Order: sequence, then C-alpha cells, then structure tokens
Amino acid sequence: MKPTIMMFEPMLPEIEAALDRDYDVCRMTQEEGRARADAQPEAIRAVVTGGGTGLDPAWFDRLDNLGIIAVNGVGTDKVDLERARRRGVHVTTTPGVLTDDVADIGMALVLASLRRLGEGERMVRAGDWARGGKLPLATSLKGKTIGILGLGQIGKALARRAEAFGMRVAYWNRSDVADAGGWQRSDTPRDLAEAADILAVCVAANPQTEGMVDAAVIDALGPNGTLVNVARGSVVDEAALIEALKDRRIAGAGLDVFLNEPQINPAIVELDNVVLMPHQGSATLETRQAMGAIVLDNLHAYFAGRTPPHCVVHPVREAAQ
Ligand code: 8YV
Repeated sequence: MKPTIMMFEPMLPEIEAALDRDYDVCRMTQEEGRARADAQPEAIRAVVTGGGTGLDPAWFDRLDNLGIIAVNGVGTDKVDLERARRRGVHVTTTPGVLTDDVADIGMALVLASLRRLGEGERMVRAGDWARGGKLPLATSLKGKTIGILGLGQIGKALARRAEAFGMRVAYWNRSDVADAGGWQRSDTPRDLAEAADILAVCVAANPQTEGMVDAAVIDALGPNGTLVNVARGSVVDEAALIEALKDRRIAGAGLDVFLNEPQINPAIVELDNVVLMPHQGSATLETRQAMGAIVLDNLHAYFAGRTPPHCVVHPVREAAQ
C-alpha cells in the first residue's frame, strides 16, 4: 500500500504526478483531500508544504504517525522545529537551488524602487504620460550603499549583484562570515541602516529576528532610504514601516513578503512609494523544478529508511548526540 501524505500547496504537474505514483496524496487545497485527512489523520506519514505555509500546530498535534515534514523551500519559520525534535519528526528543506532567483527578485526590487518602475508603469497605463505627465527624477544605484541584513547564501548573492551595479556593500550578520569579501560589517541592524541607502532584509525568520527591523532601524535609514524585503514579513515591524512610508520618513520600499500574506494589510496597497510582489522569490519554472526534485528525494529517502539528504531536523542523529 502506498504511504499517505498531505500536500498543503500545489506543486508543478510533473512533481505532483511523481508524488501520485508513489504516495496516496491528500491535497489540502481540495475538499476531497481535506476530508480524507480529517477522517484518518493517523494514516498521514508525511507532510509536503511551502516555506510560507509550514504546518499548523493543530494539524501537527493530530498526526500521530507523522515521520517527515518536507518543506518545498528554505524557510522553516512556520514549522515548530522544537515539536518536531520532541516528536522525532524529520524536517527537510530545499537549500541552494533558490538562492539566485531570490537574489534576482531582491535586485529587481532595488531597481524598481530606485528607478520608479511601479509608478512609471501605472502612469503609462493610466494614459497620464500621453496627457503630458512627467515622472519625478529617479535615484541612481551607482555609488549607493546596500546594507544586507543577514549575509547567508541569499544575502551574499544579492551583494554580488549589487556590486555589479556599482553599489557599495555593507552587512550585518549575527555570526562571523568567512567569505564576506571586502564588505563593511556593521555591529547592529540599526548601524547598518544608518550606513545604508537601501536596507535589504535577507535574514531567516525565527524568534530572534522577529521584528528586528523596528521603528528605530527604519528611522535610521532616513528620508532617502529604501527598504527591500525578500525574507519574511515577520522580520519587519510592518505597522512602523507603513507609518514611515506614509510620513515619507523613508523614501520607499520593495516588498516580496508580508505579514499575513496573502491577506496583507490593505494600508500597504494604498501607498504609492512601494513596489509589491506576491512572494515570487523562488517562483520560476527552473527553480520550482529543482525544488520539487529535492522534495521528492527527501521523501523517497525517508520512506526507503535512509537519511533524507536535506534535513534541518534529524531525530536519529540528534538523539545520538
Ligand atoms: C517559496 C519560500 O515561495 O523558500 C521559502 O521559504 O518562502 C519560498 O521559496 C515557498 O516555499 C513555496 O511555497
């Protein structure tokens, strides 16, 4: 009999077909799948989910025979890792393959914000250009400082892109970074915001980074500053950001991630000095194929009794320590 698994987000058709070949898949986006999981939670042995979706604690509690949570992404902020450890549940991610695409979206948001791409697009479409309207002058990237908050793989990839645009790079990272090039390290997120024209949030979301970009950090960016976020909405005090954007205490923001997405705070949509994307960092065909393949590898390894190759929680190894 095929093992039963729960899938919380749709995946590429070929990945879903591969899942269907080997598993009995309860699709939680469909009534039929939800009903089956609800009727027999003890049958579920694996969960496949997105980084922004994770696993709801109420479901986690009901899945007595859960052995693996395979995240189709790198963020584990929506999975209770402590509970996974306690319960002996593996948690896996898809590291490496999405780095460049997320950094590309970060760079695109820097460009779009400084060069007024959103405003320009809206102006042309509305016919304002044809009526003689002019876009205010934009801001050059060259010579500006990008402050990378969290110099992990994505942060480094964004820093390299920014350098290619003639920007200077500063960063803050909790631990030392061996290959930080000649980039300028700041002691605190606030110091980084002070040194930067653009603050780019790339740090992983966890209890330590929740609300790290608070009102003081946002104000330190200053009236010519721009905030870019490709990490998670929870790292930024969103209410403080909205106020700062309204009052023009910072110039603008480019956001791919939000609190409570996709039901985001409607006040954000009212702002004209923001560029908004619906969490698209890793959303390319190539990257979603590569991510899906890793999810399949992790699941197949687990069900074959092997160590899943990309574990962030590995109960057997951790128990031995
Ligand atoms: C994906 C992500 O959009 O990697 C992550 O943590 O949030 C994104 O890459 C997501 O995992 C797919 O839902």
